[in-house]
Amino acid sequence: MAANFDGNTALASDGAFDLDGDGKNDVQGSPCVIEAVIPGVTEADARILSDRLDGASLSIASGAAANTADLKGRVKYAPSGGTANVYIYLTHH
Ligand SMILES: [Ca+2]
Ligand SMILES: [Ca+2]
Repeated sequence: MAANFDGNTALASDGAFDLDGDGKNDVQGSPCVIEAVIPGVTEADARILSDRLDGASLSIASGAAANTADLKGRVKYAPSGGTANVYIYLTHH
């Protein structure tokens, strides 16, 4: 996937990742970002995946409203209508 050269915020659909959860893109300026994209994941499964890979601090709190986007950590997604395309950071250079 193309890297994000200008955005300072991790968006759900591009190659930006906020790996440490401070709200800013941590792969900004990288010429290559490798990510896995899983389309059409249920919101519940996306939350579980983020919990497992990112931990609670980089995931949506249990009990949060439906369609709450998780743009922190290695697993990010922005659910709509109960499903989301999940983007999983693998590496960058
Ligand atoms: Ca960051
Ligand atoms: Ca996450």
